[in-house]
Amino acid sequence: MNDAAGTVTYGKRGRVAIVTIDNPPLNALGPGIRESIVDRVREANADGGIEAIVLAGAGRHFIAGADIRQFGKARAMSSSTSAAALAASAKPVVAAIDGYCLGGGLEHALACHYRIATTDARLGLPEVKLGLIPGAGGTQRLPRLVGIRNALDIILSGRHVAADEALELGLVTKIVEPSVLLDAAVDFAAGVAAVRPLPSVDAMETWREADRRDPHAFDAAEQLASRQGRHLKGPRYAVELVRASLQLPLEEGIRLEGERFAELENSEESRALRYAFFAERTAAKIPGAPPGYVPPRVERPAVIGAGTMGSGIAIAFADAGVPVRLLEADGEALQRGMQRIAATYAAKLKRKTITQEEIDARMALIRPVAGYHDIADCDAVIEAVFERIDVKREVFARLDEVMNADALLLTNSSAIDIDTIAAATRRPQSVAGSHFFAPANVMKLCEIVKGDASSIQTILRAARMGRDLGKISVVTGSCDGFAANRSRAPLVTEMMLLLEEGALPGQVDKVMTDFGYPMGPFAVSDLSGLDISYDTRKRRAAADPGYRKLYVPDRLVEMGRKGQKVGAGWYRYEPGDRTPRPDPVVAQVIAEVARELGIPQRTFTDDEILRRLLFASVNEACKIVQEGKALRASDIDVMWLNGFGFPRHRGGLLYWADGIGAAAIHRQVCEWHELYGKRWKPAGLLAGIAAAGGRLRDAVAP
Ligand code: T1G
Repeated sequence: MNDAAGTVTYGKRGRVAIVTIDNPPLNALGPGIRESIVDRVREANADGGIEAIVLAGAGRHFIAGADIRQFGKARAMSSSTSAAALAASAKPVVAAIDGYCLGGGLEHALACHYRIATTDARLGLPEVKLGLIPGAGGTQRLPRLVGIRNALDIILSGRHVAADEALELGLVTKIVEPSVLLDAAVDFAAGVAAVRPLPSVDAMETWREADRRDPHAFDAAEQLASRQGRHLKGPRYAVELVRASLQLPLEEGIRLEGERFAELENSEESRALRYAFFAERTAAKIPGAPPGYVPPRVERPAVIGAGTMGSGIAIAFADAGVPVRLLEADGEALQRGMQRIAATYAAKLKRKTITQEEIDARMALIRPVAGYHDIADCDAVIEAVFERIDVKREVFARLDEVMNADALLLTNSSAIDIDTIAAATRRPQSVAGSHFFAPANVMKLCEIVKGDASSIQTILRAARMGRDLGKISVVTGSCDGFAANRSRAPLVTEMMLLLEEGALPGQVDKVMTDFGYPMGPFAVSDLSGLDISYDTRKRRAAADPGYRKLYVPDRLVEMGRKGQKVGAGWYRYEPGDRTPRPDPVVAQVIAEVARELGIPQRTFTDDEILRRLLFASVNEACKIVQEGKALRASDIDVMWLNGFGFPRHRGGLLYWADGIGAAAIHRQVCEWHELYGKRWKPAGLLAGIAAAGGRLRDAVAP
């Protein structure tokens, strides 16, 4: 997005002024825009030849909100001031809304007297996603226009409201086709020029009495706000302000809103969420793209392997409206895969997050096939078969024989070297990793792993495929475990070794959920299955005599305690109940292992547990960036937020680490290196940044 402030032009059509905001690409309310809006509205009100005003955005969008990059900086004028100028206009103002009308954009539209939207308009107040609340009158005007319940839903969810729903809610006055928006808005404005009094939202009482008599209007919102409130104040303030809109005059409510907004704007949580917003967009910037090259969209994908991952990836394509073929040679496995997909949709139907007709439409997009000849005309293949090198090489050799020359040959492998797989083909330039995270139809991260021979076109196209699926694509280099899992592996090692020293799964999980994770790592391990990594650990122990065995998880697997799926793992589970319950058997196994290893037992503070787990990964992340296996440190944060459920209000692993400081972390890593040996060998990048007093999150791979 450009840094130059945009412009607000003043045009006329007959007796209607047209005030147009022009700040590409999304008409964010950047420096000077608010002041110019006020000047143009004043100009129109002083212009004797003008009877009404249209407020429009240049290009395909109305206004995508305040310029997020300006937060935390001094502002000459607040958005609530420029919005108030619209509401105070003596001549009717009609908002002509196309594309995105979000945050301050919607708040300016709410201050207008009428709103006309196109069929593809998307309206919303996404401020809560940035740790904020609407700060330009949204908490006061929206309830007046659409009622308490609808206003709370829109503000607390931050979701986009499509044009037809906006019309139904009364958020917009009329819907038109994009091609006629300005004409329609000008005609409408001319038609209402003489209407008095102006239908100002500020004076609207439609919902007031009904809302005042609705004893349960706030129930759902208060529950949601208290759930989110453990780490974020925004939702709670939003409920307080919407409630105030029922009791206070508009100006009073807007003043209170401004106070709450100012507090949140300067909060650590909002800073971290704004960092995450931009870090995700930075991750999309892939160096080496040929100038002007636009990677073609993947339109005819195939997935090989109908297991958990393969069926999840197929669902991701169907959810994005892309026809996909699911290839599984084993007929029964293919049937099981299709049943798994149907069961996934059935569960969503039960939760009322999808309709039956949507399910039917999506199932129709997934075509089960049995032979390679059935996918020969596909333009991308994502392989999701067993994590065994021989199996993958065989699959890619077959693909090399049958697939079109320009097809992407992608592997969902989570660890096998891309170059090894690519060498099975005569077209290594078309091979790369597209590593989805389980469940593939839910998790936002798609790690695009570049092999030595992968062409930039392959990488760009695979990254676009991820984005077209609604994922966050992050490009990394091929290394043992790939960047994402490799950066998290030390956390897993430390959590297992802490047990041998006296910690218990429940204590570690509570530390991590108190930190903000939705689930603790041991509960996650029970969900995914302790046996998943057991084979990998056995292979590594056989291959590397120096490999540090993890005795406790190995013993639990050998006891048959594979996790939730068998009712016992790190925790025990009552039949039909997924609640993890501490199990004395696990404590006993831990004590036996510690005794056999002769490890003295001790207690741990919560903070020490948190630092043991996260510093180990911070150190590894520095090695990954230093080796060039991640393009930038903020990409590590993007992967942790979107692949591992790292609490978003903490910005990401390295953003959080900067809050402690590289020097303090480096000192601690060196201490643990003395105590625990090479697994804590400090990364050169960590040492360098510590010495320079820099920020970890700014590190760029060499
Ligand atoms: N401020 C600054 N830059 C923005 C921006 C914004 N509001 N929105 C987008 N960009 C940049 C983005 O960084 C990227 O830049 C480019 O525009 C394209 O964005 C007073 C206080 C609208 C759904 O939260 O959700 O108003 O990488 O890649 O995928 O109460 O952008 O090209 O350099 O995301 O099509 C409220 C945030 C602000 C909306 C479009 N508004 N933006 O998605 O494009 S707070 C928001 C988005 C506020 C008021 C409060 C998305 C999008 P670059 P993109 P996209």
